[in-house]
Amino acid sequence: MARATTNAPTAAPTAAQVIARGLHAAGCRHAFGMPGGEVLSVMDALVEAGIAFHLIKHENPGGYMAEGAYHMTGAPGILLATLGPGMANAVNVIANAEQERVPLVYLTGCVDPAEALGYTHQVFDHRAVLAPVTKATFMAEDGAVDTLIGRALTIATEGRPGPVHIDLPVSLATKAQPNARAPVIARAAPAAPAEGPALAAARAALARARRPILIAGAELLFRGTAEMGTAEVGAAEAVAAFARDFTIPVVTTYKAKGVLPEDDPLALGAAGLSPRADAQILPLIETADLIVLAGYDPIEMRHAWCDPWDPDRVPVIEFTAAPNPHGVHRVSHGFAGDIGAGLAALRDGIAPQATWSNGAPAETKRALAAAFPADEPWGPAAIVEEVRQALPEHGVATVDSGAHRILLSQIWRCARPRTLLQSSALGSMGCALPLAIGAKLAAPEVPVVAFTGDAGLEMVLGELATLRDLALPVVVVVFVDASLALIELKQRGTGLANVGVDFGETDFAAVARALGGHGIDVKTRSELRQAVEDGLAADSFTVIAAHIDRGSYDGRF
Ligand SMILES: Cc1ncc(C[n+]2csc(CCOP(=O)(O)OP(=O)(O)O)c2C)c(N)n1
Ligand SMILES: [Mg+2]
Repeated sequence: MARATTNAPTAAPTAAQVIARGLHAAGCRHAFGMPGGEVLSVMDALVEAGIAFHLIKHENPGGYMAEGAYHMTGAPGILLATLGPGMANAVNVIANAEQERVPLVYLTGCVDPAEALGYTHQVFDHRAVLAPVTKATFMAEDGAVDTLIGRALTIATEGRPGPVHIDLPVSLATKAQPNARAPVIARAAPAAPAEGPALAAARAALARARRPILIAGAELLFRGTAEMGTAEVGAAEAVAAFARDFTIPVVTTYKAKGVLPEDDPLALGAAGLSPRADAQILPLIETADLIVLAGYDPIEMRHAWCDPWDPDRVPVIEFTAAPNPHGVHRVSHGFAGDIGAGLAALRDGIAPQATWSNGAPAETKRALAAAFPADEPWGPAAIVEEVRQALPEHGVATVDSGAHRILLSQIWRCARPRTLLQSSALGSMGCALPLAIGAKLAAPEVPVVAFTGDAGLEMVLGELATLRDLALPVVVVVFVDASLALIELKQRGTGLANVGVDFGETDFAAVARALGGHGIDVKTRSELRQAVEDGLAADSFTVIAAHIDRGSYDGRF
């Protein structure tokens, strides 16, 4: 149990100050939100505690910014909204944090419970709305605000992280809490597998394996902070070392791209949404004689990954951050806790053997490269390839939902983990731009590019003005096809009439200039390359409108 320390001044802090100081003590330095009269004291307390408050244009993208900052720092994200309409605006991003396993503290104001009995304007039950999409939702209580913030941080970060909501009544926010103590973050160290029959059987399976395969997922990337005593445990590095030492090919989910550098011969790229990739990867898994799941959470995967192997036929050894009651796949032996320690226990005393004498993984890697060619003169794959070449290895890319995301996730090469951010579980549009803003804000030295479809950008266009206000030189690449390409593709594929999927072409470059950034239209590889290089070196944001034909994704994934 870690007790965070604060330099508490002598006067009793208010409830808002107790919450703000607790968040600061946990390592949080950025909060995003839109105030209303009911949360002014909370905003004030955050700033006083040393947490920068960033005004956004819409609460929902504000939550994605908080997530972007979390990926860069490990500190839980903070989103602040006022009651009623403000609170309701962020429901999507709270559901996203729940599905994407993002520790997020959602602070909202509310009218005092006694007043709410006889007052109706903007009043509804915030907690009832958020209950299904949060790990916990609390109403702050006088005298227990210190306990509450400690619990909220504990719940948000333990096991499988997620969002926690705190509703803070207006008059309690400014009420002194004379007995408040520094919050206790009650987090037990994640367990290593215990010696016993399950571990012995798993070790025997590894010793026997000649065609092992490993599937790596998002749980390898969970982060924490030194302040909370939950800094990283190095699970991604443990997976990479295990794969190399035992010559085990690695498939990742979209979120876990880069756990093994994707140019490594053992890296078979990412799976999840593309039937074309599944057609190469699933048959290889069929022929494996051992499947190791490392931090693999199937919430990112489509139907083809439901019950994809039979543990009665092939041993399946699973290491997860927390017990996994999802029922999406079956395993022979499951170990919940410290994934790196789990792999260490698995391999302990086992001598690596030669694997895959038939060369099948190398053949799969070749077939995957052939299935997703990028050597076109111009088009979505050319755009992805050019930007990849312009963005340094440590640069961070974000990508929105749509046809462009599926193609990009298959062909974008990650040399490091956590360098491609997206909403791959909820799969929400409107995430790429704000994720990029949060990442750049929290790690200004890292070059950041956001990829988005045109409809996705139109959903959050106002946040370009946030980029202006924060003076962040993020490069935004928008695939302009005047179409909901992914949905149009499905509509056409099922023989339905063309309805509700096409729209007019926006002059995004002009919009960017109007909002204080740079804007440029590109239609060739060389124009794009130059624009990205200029954008990364610029002092304000750049929107690059990359024009492609409608129907550009036909037959691609
Ligand atoms: C918030 C939200 N609304 C709707 C969807 C369904 N949806 C998924 S992709 C997509 C089309 C996105 O169009 P665009 O941003 O232009 O990207 P493109 O498919 O053209 O690459 C839609 C409507 C979603 N995932 N999220
Ligand atoms: Mg589009």
